[in-house]
Amino acid sequence: MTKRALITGITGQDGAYLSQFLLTKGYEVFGAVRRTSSINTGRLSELGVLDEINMVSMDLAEITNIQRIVEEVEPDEIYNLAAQSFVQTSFEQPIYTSDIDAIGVHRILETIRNLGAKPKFYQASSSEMFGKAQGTPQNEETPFYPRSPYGISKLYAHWTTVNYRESWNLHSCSGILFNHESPLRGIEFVTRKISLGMAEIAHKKKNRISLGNLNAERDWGFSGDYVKAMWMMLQQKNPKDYVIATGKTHSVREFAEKAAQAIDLEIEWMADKDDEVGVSKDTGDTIITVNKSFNRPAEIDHLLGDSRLANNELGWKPEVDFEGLVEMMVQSDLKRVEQGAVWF
Ligand code: NAP
Ligand code: F7E
Repeated sequence: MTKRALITGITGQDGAYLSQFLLTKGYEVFGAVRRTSSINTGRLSELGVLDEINMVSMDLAEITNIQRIVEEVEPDEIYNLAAQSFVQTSFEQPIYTSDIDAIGVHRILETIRNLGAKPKFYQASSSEMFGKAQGTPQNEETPFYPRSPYGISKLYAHWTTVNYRESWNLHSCSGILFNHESPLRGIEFVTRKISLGMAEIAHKKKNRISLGNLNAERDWGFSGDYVKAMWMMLQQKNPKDYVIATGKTHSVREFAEKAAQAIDLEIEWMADKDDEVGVSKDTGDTIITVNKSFNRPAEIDHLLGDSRLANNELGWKPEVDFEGLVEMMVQSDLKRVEQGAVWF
């Protein structure tokens, strides 16, 4: 029988790749979108899957809405990818962030608990929960120490997912995913800000990119690889939580250097007043400036994931490495800028 998946956050980066993946697996895909002034289906169109998805209207803020949709759709699997996912914004909108990212998840789990036939549930947990990391590399045993309202909200959702598994026997699990990026990444995140910025510099649409903390280090993978792990987790007989990461970490500075190389620029870092700038070795033009307004009230300096458990038990491993990811993102943005087709 055809399986039904309900994906919240279908209009986001992971929602697009996951729906594409589940469609290739023969699933009937239902995508939950929230009502906004202009619904953003660009990513689904870009992957060519928009017409194959059954769109339903659902906001994580509204429990009656969640109940009605879940009862109507009768999914076999629910993938909860919806969230206010930008860490910086969570410092400005902490209450909203926790309403969606923490209580929103509780609303879905309560809905499932009250159903007769209970769908399996995947929760999009995050390496932000490790925050000020209490050990390196971080795995399923590493204690959590979140450093933002986003991380705290995700931790609440994470433990709620665990608790509903233990208390009510739900097939619910959390993927603790480290940063994953792609050409479909939102432009507010640093990797896409850099890849798009470099493409615009190459096409002479802008001169420089302004960044915050150049020394922050992240374990960056490819979203297309990570959504497969979500599905693998829900196919396990016994639900469990897994760390998903590449096992390599790089700084924002290194990401910028690699992205510059993709447009044939070599960056040299120089002191400038009380900060530094990234200058083209060839032309002497300033390409990167530092703007402290992008710094966070509490930063996470270093993240590095250990996904050996997922490798051993799920057979999951990433296929795209750091160099491949940067190249893929810059090339995609070069094409978009050339075609005047940058839309998110
Ligand atoms: P994203 O591109 O920001 O997508 C977030 C999605 O959530 C969008 O579709 C958004 O809809 C939707 N959404 C926001 N508020 C909502 C609400 N109140 N009700 C219903 N839907 C709502 O995020 P992503 O990068 O694909 O990440 C997917 C999930 O994984 C998120 O939960 C994120 O926190 C988590 N995560 C991401 C990473 C990563 O590195 N990407 C790592 C770990 C965990 P609109 O289009 O209407 O805004
Ligand atoms: O920042 C630094 C910034 O916003 C990465 C989300 O998907 O991954 C993501 O959260 C680092 C931080 O992602 C700029 O200070 C420097 O240290 O790309 P980001 P994030 O905060 O790591 C986790 C796993 C999630 O779960 C989240 O949903 O880069 N940084 N300069 C900058 N960051 C931004 N955004 N902009 C800058 O100009």
